[in-house]
Amino acid sequence: MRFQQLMHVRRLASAAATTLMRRPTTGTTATTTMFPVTSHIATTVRTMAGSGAPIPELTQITDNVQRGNYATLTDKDVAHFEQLLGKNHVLTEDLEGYNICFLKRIRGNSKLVLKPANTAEVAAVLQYCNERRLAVVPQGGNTGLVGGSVPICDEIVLSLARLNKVISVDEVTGIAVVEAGCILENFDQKARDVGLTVPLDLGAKASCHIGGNVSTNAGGVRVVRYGNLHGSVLGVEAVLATGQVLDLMSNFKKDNTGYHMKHLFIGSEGTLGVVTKLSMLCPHSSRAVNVAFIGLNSFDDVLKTFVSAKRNLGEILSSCELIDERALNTALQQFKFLNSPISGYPFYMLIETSGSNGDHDEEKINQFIGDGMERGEIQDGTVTGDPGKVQEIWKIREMVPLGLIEKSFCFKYDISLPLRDFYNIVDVMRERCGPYATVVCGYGHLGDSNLHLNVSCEEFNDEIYKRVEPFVYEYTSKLKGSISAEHGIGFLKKDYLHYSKDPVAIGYMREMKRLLDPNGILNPYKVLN
Ligand code: FAD
Ligand code: 2HG
Ligand code: ZN
Repeated sequence: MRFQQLMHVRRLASAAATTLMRRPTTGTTATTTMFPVTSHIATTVRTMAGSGAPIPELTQITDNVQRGNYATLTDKDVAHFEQLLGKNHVLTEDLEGYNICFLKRIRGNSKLVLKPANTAEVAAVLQYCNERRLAVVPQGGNTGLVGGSVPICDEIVLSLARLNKVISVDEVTGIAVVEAGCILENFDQKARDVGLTVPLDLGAKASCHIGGNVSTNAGGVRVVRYGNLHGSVLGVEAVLATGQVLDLMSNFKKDNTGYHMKHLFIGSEGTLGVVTKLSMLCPHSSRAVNVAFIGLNSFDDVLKTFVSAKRNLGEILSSCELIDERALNTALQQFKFLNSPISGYPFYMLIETSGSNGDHDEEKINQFIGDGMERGEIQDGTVTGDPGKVQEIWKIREMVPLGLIEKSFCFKYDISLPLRDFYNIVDVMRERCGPYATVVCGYGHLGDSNLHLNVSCEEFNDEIYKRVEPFVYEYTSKLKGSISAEHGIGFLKKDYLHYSKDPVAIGYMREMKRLLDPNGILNPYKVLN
């Protein structure tokens, strides 16, 4: 019986043809093509252009931000930095790209960008800034979505872009040591050269830095398999606001020597120190990768399919993503090069398996799909192990967040919610926004209970803003969810932190900030209000 079902699930064997699975009709033989080692790492978004929204007003003015008690940059300061880093690495002109966030929501007015080449230079810059009380914002790839990576007033931008070396990748231990400014995709390529992979993958991989990823504790599409960066990062080197270098590097998985201070820098968004180097445990890259892109009729079917994926794909499940029809359709409308193999369903799931035995994995995913179709939970879809097709399907998912900002303004929320209540907020929000919003949609990392709720509109306006916030945070808080599942707090959510964090914990966060950055020069106006 089971074998019979499997026979109906045709596999994509070549990049030229897209094979659709329909509810079983005739007996089509399943192919058992062996596919080469594959990845979907080659990216869609080589240069992240950012939002198509107009350039915003200065945030200090629009948000009425009281500038902190910091010194004002002088020519003497600039001359000092030029001597320290070399003139070419001290920028005073054309700073727009460093001042405006990816979403074009936040715009600072920095007059200086510094590009140190190594840890010693980062330390010298910070020591000087601390003595002079000049505020600094660390910046990686500037792909952050909460306004954390750009100045709010006139903070100096400290770009990590020149600390871009992969120092070592050890095939035997699986441990890689990398500088913070290395672009995630480049790091992953180096790991792949020796048969390993970076256990983190996200749509911004062609621009974001590994140091930015660590500083935001970035999630992405692999958390369901490899866990988050608190587990994968074995050690960090961070420069404190005073210029002191804190060496927390470790080349071992197991190291219980007192407090695990590295965790302070994972997800602290540049407010406690500047990450300059890190070591990461990289798993072996999988020999067989399969992706299923399936259409479903209800969120209830989505949940049943997720449970079935965990139960039946178990150890080879490497991603479980959800896209609703509005999110998908917006991406398809904006980017004509995208090809969706199926259409007409309210929900889509992208399920990936990664394993070491092609035949075994293929059989498992086909059986999982066949069973889901038989039960009426999965309506239609594609399964492929062809590297080109795998990549094409991932491209659809990766372009979804960009589709929503391509030609409009978008409020983006990144929340953890209990799975049973996961999608309700999308309908509730659509109702609340009414005609003010052009698209209200939900997608995200279903496997990690992480919903991306996006509300897009022609342009930012107060009416829609009031309808969306703080409602979304109150709603999330009532369900004991998290107001930031993966993007962080940055500037945009700092007034809402209390919806997810206990006041005692916030008090200790303030204490920690005071201890490590007594003059408050590191990324002010962020995380804590
Ligand atoms: P930046 O944006 O430059 O900085 C982010 C924060 O980290 C800032 O507060 C900054 O001050 C601080 N920072 C940066 N580098 C350092 C450093 N070396 N030391 C100390 N502080 C530092 N995020 C996810 O979690 N999951 C996703 O799936 C995901 N997908 C995305 C898809 C797209 C298309 C886009 C545009 C963004 C996505 N993001 C995602 C958000 C973003 O890419 C991540 O937050 C990423 O980790 C930011 O890295 P970055 O190098 O661009 O950091
Ligand atoms: C993703 O998962 C990112 O694609 C971005 O975290 C989500 O833009 C968003 O809302
Ligand atoms: Zn995400």
